[in-house]
Amino acid sequence: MRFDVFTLFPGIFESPLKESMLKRAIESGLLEVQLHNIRDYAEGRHQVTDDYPYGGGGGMVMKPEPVFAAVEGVLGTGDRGLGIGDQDAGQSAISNRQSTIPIVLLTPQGRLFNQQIALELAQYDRVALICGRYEGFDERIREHLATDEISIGDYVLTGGELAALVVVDAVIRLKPGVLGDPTGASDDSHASGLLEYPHYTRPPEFRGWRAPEILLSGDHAKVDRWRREQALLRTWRRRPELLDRAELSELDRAFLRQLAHE
Ligand code: 6GU
Repeated sequence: MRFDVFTLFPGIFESPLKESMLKRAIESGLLEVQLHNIRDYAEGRHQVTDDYPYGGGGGMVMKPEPVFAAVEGVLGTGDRGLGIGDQDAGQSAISNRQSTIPIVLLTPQGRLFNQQIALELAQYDRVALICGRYEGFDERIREHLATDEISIGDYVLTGGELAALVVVDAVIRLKPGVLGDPTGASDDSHASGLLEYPHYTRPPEFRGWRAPEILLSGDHAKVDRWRREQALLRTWRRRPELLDRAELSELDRAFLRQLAHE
């Protein structure tokens, strides 16, 4: 899978892509991240990428020309089709022969990133990510270039770069072969709509704290049921709103009824 990242600060991406799983994914050819410096597409001696907002007020706004030039220069201007999560026919994705490439704007006003959106993006072979800086983008970037807008949470970052890294990381680990573990991402917190159960490893006793005996019992059916109940318990305590959307069996529901009763 290829990500084209449009940013004013490509250096931010360097070390995160040179460590651990992302590094390995790149080395094995499962991940490609092309960094494009928006400033390289700005005209004039000073290659200006921001300007004062029309109507006044504080802060600077990212100019449309360098961002359009960068994205269209890299992806081509192609036929424009609809992108994901996009009901607005006025918005567009650049379609490149085989498939549509989502053009995602990272902004605090975007739809809130979650595991479902990571799965959606993992369906594509190629995704473009545009990182904002300053107070925001000229609205025409949003309306006529981007096909999707993503925020990674209800707080404000100095720019979209860290958010883009979050998206790359969460999406790429869903691709087969990226995680060493054959069960892959299927046991993750949020994969099933529940938080993950607690994990233990050796030693069986550490500073007087014992690992649950059931995990050492070798009884796989019992271990599976214990883990499921722990996941339900943890979700019920910490993130009860997740239970409304989780896939629950009748046994799960009975366990939750018992919890509520206690
Ligand atoms: Cl995508 N960008 C910025 N600047 N702040 C954020 C964000 C994105 N997501 C949450 N906060």
